Amino acid sequence: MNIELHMHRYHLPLVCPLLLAGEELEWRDGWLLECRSNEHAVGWGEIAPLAGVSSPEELSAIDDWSGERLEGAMVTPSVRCGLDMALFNLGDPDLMPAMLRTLAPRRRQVSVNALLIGTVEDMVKQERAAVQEGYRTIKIKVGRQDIAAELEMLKEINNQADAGLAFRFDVNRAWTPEIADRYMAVLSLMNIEYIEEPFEDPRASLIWSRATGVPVALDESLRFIGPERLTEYAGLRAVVLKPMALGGLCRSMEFVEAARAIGAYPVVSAIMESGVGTLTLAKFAACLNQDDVAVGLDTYRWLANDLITPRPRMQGGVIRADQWDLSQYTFLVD
Ligand code: OSB
Ligand code: MG
Repeated sequence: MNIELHMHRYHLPLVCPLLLAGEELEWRDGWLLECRSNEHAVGWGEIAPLAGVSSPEELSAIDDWSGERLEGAMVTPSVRCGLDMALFNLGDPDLMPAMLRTLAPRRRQVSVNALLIGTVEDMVKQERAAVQEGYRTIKIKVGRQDIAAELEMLKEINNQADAGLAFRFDVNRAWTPEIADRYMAVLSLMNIEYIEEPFEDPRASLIWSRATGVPVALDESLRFIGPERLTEYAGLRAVVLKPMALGGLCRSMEFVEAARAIGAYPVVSAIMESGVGTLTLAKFAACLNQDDVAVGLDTYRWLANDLITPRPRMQGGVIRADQWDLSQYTFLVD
């Protein structure tokens, strides 16, 4: 069996400049991987490290490849992810890494969490639009502005929520226990699925969760904890898995198994991948949870263009199985 690899560089505009790691990002840069076997099957993957999430070395390395080969490239987390995705999508069991071979979709669709961004007014508007569209989980970045203003915003957002609407807060480690105390009143009013990364120290986050009963999820800490030491975190509600940052689908499976062992569920999430990466992550997520756990794939909406057409839409706040079959799309690459 022979495999041929073609690399396609991409440079996609965002819908609006995005503040990431203290810098304004206007473009999304990465590579699509086209993996062809001599059986004429094709598997697409994506390599797309992101500033503020991936290491600076990894970001600068993506400029170094020639376009035909990965040769000489560091096997960084995003490279691993691109190769895993291509082999997963190629679908040939003989070529698939062992950890992915037994995966099969357990759901015909996955729900997506609506990610609210921008000013208070923007977020309130986006929430209304998302609920009307059919989204049932709302994710909000918290800990980024004046506390009193933020508390007002959260009340306003909660006031227009119906009873079943679930909220995820992502604090990105910005709280201290004293700050968290100031949020307790509003937290008790809201239907909170979990708080992502409240404190800098993930152990402190877990201890706080046990003390307050507010469920907690980990995201960026996972890279330092590793699947081996995740067993020390019994009591977590969920783990937010970003295969592009963690080192691919196989690596993510190690976290899935460790998470299950402590009773936590995986939430597959994106770092603004294009359609190829986003749909592959949706398919991957459908293989993991039997229950309808919303995926963190709303970052796709921040891309003004895509490399596949017609553009997939998250109609009704879901991604359906018929959408993650990549063979139906026309690829806009050289
Ligand atoms: O902190 O979770 C984050 C996207 C890019 C960089 C960092 C983060 C994110 C997300 C992913 O929020 C979207 C999601 O989890 O819904
Ligand atoms: Mg997060």
